[in-house]
Amino acid sequence: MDGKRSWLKQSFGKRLTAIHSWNAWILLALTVTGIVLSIGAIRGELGGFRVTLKQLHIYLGLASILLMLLYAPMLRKHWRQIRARRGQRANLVFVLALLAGWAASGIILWQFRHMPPGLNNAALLVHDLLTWVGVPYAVYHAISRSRWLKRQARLERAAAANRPRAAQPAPAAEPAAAAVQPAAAPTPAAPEEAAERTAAQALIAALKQSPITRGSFLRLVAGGLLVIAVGPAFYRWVKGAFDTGGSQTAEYLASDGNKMLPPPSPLPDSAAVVGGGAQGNFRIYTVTEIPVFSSDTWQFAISGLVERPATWTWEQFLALKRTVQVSDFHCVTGWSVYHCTWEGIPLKQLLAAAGVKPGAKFVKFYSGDKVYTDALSLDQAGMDDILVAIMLDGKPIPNQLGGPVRLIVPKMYAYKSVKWLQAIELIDKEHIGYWEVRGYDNDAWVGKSNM
Ligand SMILES: Nc1nc2c(c(=O)[nH]1)N[C@H]1C(S)=C(S)[C@@H](COP(=O)(O)O)O[C@H]1N2
Ligand SMILES: [Mo]
Repeated sequence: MDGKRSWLKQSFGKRLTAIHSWNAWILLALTVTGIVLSIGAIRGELGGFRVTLKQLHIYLGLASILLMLLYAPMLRKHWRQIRARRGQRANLVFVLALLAGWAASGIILWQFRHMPPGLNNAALLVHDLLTWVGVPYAVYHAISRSRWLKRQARLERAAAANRPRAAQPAPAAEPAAAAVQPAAAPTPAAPEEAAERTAAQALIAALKQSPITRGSFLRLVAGGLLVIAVGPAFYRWVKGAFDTGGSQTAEYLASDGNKMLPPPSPLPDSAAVVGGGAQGNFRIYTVTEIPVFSSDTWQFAISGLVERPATWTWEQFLALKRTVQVSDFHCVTGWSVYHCTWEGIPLKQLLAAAGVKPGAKFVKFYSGDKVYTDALSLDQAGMDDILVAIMLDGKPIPNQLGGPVRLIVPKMYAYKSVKWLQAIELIDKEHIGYWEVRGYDNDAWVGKSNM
């Protein structure tokens, strides 16, 4: 109560300044946490801290929304106050639109469990796009409005005001405009000549004055540097985000580090890509260096509480009966890839062939990266659409996307879809997977409310 009264007691200008600087700090913190969260390559280094960081990012986002609510009743007056300043009005509209867009998409991503995956995907796209545009803009805004640059501009004006002083005894308020206007004759002695001289001097002074002031030059440099720094990465992001043809997957395939010979030959449904081709792009997630495999050394095993433990070489593995299945792939962070045509061995079939012993209750999956694991209950593992996949859209799975063999659990978030799968173990005690240990929900069902 007290805090509220003292907040309202402050002058309008003071409150505006306070909101402005809080907004700047919160935005900075949101940017840092958001960027760190979005880097797929450092997921392993972050570990469980990732979940804490995401929570922090959400709290900061809520604080930013709170700040907007605090500002809302002041908007009308503020708008009138800056009526004469078009630049400031444009800035205000732009910043408010950015904040509103970030907030709306952020709330959807925060509440992803209660949203259809398609909406999450769109929200992530908007959130990312606003960040690509908004953060460089905020940096530019901070530089161009910095005290240092304002001081430069002041010095500039002072210098300009001094320059034509020889011709004009009275310093003008608008030096640039005054300089081009021939001033009144200063000396009564030789009026004709003096007037000529003044006019000529004024012209020279005007010519001396560069149209590019130091301030605007520095702003230009700052803007240019920002475009150079962010432009290429932004271009790559746009290309990936708006490419629905899966051209990135083709690039991963072209640079596949795996040497698996012979290559698998696709079943007819797979060769025809019955799903029509994956829509969207995978983000490459790993908690280790991306491993590479060769058919010379690669092996696959099933063991634990089974009647017939087994290992396969690549050639033997390729001889197992496969099926084709079309499904969507959803990451818990919001992105999805739709209509993937996967080909592989149904998990159910592998389990049946191995003969699950009565004591077995869970199925544990081991990645060839030697770090990542996950598990399903025996019940869950019986789902028909779980695939030990070796092909995507009629092509081998490249190593960046978890090839030669990865698990696909379509009904669950993709952290269950272990990349570089090399072993399956039947166990009697629950195993908590890599991300679940670090705070991810053990209940990974897509689109199922956990409330
Ligand atoms: N071995 C391994 N498997 C993994 C992961 C990982 O980091 N390592 N990440 C999981 C998560 S969170 C997702 S969203 C998908 C990402 O698959 P992609 O890198 O092919 O897009 O893989 C899953 N399987
Ligand atoms: Mo994920």
